[in-house]
Amino acid sequence: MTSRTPATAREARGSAFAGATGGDPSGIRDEPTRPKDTTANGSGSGGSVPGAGITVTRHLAAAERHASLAADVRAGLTANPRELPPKWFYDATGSLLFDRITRLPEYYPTRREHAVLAANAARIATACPATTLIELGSGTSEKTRLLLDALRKAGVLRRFVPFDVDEETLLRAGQEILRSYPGISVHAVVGDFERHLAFLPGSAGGDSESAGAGGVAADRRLVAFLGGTIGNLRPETRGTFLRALRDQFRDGDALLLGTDLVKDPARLVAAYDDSAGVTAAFNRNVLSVINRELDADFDLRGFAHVAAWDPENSWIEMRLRSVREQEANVRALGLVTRFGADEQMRTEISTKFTLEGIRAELAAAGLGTSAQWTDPDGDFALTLAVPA
Ligand code: AVJ
Repeated sequence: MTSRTPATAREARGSAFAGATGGDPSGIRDEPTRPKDTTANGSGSGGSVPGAGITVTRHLAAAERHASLAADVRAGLTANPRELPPKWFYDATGSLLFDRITRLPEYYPTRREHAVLAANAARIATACPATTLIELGSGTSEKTRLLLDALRKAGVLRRFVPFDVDEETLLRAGQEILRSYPGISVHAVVGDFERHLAFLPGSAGGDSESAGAGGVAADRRLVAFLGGTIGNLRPETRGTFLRALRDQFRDGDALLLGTDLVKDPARLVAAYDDSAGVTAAFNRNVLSVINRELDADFDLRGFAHVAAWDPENSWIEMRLRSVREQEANVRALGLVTRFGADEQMRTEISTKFTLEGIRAELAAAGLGTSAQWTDPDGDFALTLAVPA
């Protein structure tokens, strides 16, 4: 995708090209050449037209994505100890590897969450009969369908908004949804939920389609943040994130939060260090992303996968351990970085919560818990929260 503008966000409307592109087999309409709202909120005229294809809002066009990766990698490789943020795992390969992780015998969270969701989707849809389902960090989620089905039965669902850093994954997932849910529009948002949350479709800062100006009935949004991904954020960042979300909620909007729960450390570690080595490949994939996107020369075989439980912080840490003394040259950054033998670099934290702890964090951000469910074994929780 070429960008002729320094836009922080550009919007492409389904309606703009309907007709003009005729037989676009992708079903994706976008409008790469029309510069839009380059500063404030990327909203432009906003909105989407049911059945016209996928509307795409890019807060992270290729150039911004690259700059953001470069800044993270520079900061992370020059820090002591070194650390890389987990969001860069998810290029097309990383998303596929994560998909394989979700099917591993050791990785229980996805199956447990699926079970809680299947058992309670109807209750969730009744409690929040949303017109718009927004899914943060949506990846290639199958759980989305449970929610979409329940919301459709509840009657008023109009729009699905997947929000993710990886455009390819988003569009693939969006197309599948578009195909199996005729009549529901898909508005994909390419962005980083730590930075672009203020611009969710349907909010005052996001778009005006359903803000009432056009006489459209009020938009009610259910924001699903599933999988336990909020656990990738540190406590302070979680607070900021939840507060930002709460700040743009209107009455009727709700958050559905999926969180993994504290349990036997042996099970936790096994879930992040599977015997087939898929998680190890997923962990090392961040180095291939850096090699490709920042012209670096990390030797993936020079790094071993480490998963460790940190009881103090109540999180699993993934690290990459340099198996020997070595250097890597990150040419795009003009940075040569040296690793000592056995030196470890953190690549992910995955926090495990308690039910009370979740409610307290939500309350601190101005969100009241209206319901909380777990699977029968108490492994994983779903919490439904609304503005307090
Ligand atoms: C997708 C962030 C929820 O933290 O469990 C899986 C990612 N990392 N195995 C998690 C992950 C290692 C996963 N989340």
